Amino acid sequence: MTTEHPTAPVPGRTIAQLLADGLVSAGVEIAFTVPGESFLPLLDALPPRGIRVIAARHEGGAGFMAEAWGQLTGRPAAVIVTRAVGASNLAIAIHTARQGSTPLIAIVGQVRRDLLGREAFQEADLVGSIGKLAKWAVELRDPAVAPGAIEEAFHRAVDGRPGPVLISVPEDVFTETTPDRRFANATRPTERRDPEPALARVMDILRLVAAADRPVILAGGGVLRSRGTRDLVRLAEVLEIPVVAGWRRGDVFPNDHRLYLGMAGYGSPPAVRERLEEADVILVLGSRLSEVTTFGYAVPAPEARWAHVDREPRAAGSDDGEPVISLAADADAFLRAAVRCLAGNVHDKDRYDARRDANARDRERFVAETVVDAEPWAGPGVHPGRVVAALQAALSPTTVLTTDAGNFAGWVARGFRFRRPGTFLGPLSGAMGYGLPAAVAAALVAPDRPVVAVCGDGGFAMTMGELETAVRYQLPVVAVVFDDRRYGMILDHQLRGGHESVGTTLGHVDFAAVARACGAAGYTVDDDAELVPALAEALRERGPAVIHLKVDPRWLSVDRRLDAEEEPAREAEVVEPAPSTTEEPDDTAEPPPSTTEEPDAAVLEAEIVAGAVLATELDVEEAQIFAVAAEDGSFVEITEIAEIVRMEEVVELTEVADAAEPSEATESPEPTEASEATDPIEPAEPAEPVAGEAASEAEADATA
Ligand SMILES: Cc1ncc(C[n+]2csc(CCOP(=O)(O)OP(=O)(O)O)c2C)c(N)n1
Ligand SMILES: [Mg+2]
Repeated sequence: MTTEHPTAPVPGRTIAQLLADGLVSAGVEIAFTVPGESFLPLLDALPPRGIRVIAARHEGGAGFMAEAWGQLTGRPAAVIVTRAVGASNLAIAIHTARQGSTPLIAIVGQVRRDLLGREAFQEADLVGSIGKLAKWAVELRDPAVAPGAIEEAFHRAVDGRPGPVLISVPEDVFTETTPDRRFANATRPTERRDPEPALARVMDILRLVAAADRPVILAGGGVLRSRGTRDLVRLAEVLEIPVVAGWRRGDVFPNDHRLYLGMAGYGSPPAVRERLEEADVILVLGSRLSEVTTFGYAVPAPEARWAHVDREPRAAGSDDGEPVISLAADADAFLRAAVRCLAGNVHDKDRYDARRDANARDRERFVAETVVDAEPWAGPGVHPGRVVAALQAALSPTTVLTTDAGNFAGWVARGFRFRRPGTFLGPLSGAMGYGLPAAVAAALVAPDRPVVAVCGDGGFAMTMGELETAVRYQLPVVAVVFDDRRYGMILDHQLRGGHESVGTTLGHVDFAAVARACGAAGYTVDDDAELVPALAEALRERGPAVIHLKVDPRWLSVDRRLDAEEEPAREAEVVEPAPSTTEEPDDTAEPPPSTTEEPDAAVLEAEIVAGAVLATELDVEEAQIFAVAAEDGSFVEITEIAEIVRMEEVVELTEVADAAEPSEATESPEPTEASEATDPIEPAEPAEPVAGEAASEAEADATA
């Protein structure tokens, strides 16, 4: 099927108009941008053609939004940025789209042609630098050849293994004209169904897996992109073959299905790797077999026989690591053919029954190993596994969950069960800062579905400016921030490798207050009891919201809990602010004394009495973890103080302080988050209408 472009192309179009027409023909409905003076004619050309323009707060955020849009819809979004500065910020998203095989069209306004090569203002070799991160890159210096180059770029974004393309356009080229009539009747990528592969090849693969004792299907993003989940479920059931999802492709198969055995890669329970390694036959479907999914290329094991069905499969061969069958096909095209081939076929009942029993045992083990909230535990702070359980209970099956990078994500990877395809978005590059912008994009794709971003304190802070973007477009995004006040994953690596804990300690950020400052709702969750009500309210309000979880820092990862003595002392330069009161700031109040200098040991000793007052509110064990207020309102870690005053002395001091009137500096604030959090959200601007029927179409795609 073909589509007519709303405004028929005419001879003599400018390159800006040609690009905009081309974007429409390529199925692009949305362009994310941080505007720059280098591409204003292109911005002019987009809204008249029905392309919605979304302004982000940072090019990295804009790029992640475009990547997430591409993942969810299978169609590219555009991201348009300016010269070397915008392109540099965008680089992380281009890399992420490359690793995730996500179609994306990046357009960068370049300096004028007469300035090229002179190290002009914000000039860089975009094709030779950032362009190398993309699947393909081109600079449009010659308007005469621009139409062909644009067509080529758009084609490459979706052809074969999809990916990001970069088009650099010198500023003066946008207004050049071209008589080219291309893009009048291009075919939109999602309206094209790949032809089914030859049935004989499909049968070869089915015979290979049907005759195996311990076969497994490893399913990746290609199944999601081709909307192949339904046929994958049929194939798995008919052949009684279990399914493992590729890393961050956990929604490829319903996780509550008896044949689902988990998601490979970081956060997976031991059963997943073991099951993959002991498989005698693996059908790899729509996966490029990344380092993470294959546990460092350990899977498929050298002795395993495996078939690779992918748009760009590995070549077949008889050497270790090579597939015995290689089939270049879209995952769904293969699956449709496979399901048809299987209908009416006779299966070996004994083998089927044996597999069924083994699969039931494997599933039992998987279920047992993915319980993340069972152990008895009483705080302080929030237990990450219980957060996952609370999310599971609160979120509807169609909720889109996006994730950032970090150790907190291991809990979600291990414990959360996705029930529908198109409900999980994560950066295959492991890029921090992805979660919130991806959630913004998901809410734009499907405004009626709840969207929850799970983030660490480190990653969230990288792109939290996009909260204002969510507010501006009135998007129902809830960000859940696991705050352990550190770059936890890197600390994990440091401790495992016998390194010092250098550079991994972070200070306090009041993320709920940040949310409110951006016009979103903010909730602070200090313990498990507060989590469920906060989550329920945030989801009910449907507005942009942040739930700031004070995570118990003893949880280093889903697999490791630190003993008190293992926990590294917080770095001396991390200065703890006074606890946030969540009340409106009093502009007339004296600013607090500067706390940027490292506290002097002698001063600390003198101040410990005041500090100990806060400790009275905690028991001593908690006090070892939490900060203690010093008289000047700054915070110092009890572990540091312990070098000067032993814990018993702190207890004594606590008793002394108990008897005394608490000083102003150490009075604990009245908790007012709950009342503040109910404030209505006031967007800065009304939501923009979605171009045409884009939203409902996209939603249908995303939920297909
Ligand atoms: C953009 C980027 N910079 C650095 C890293 C390396 N890195 C991986 S995880 C991580 C720490 C993440 O911290 P946080 O978001 O707080 O999550 P946590 O591990 O503490 O749960 C870092 C720095 C990365 N993956 N991406
Ligand atoms: Mg952290």
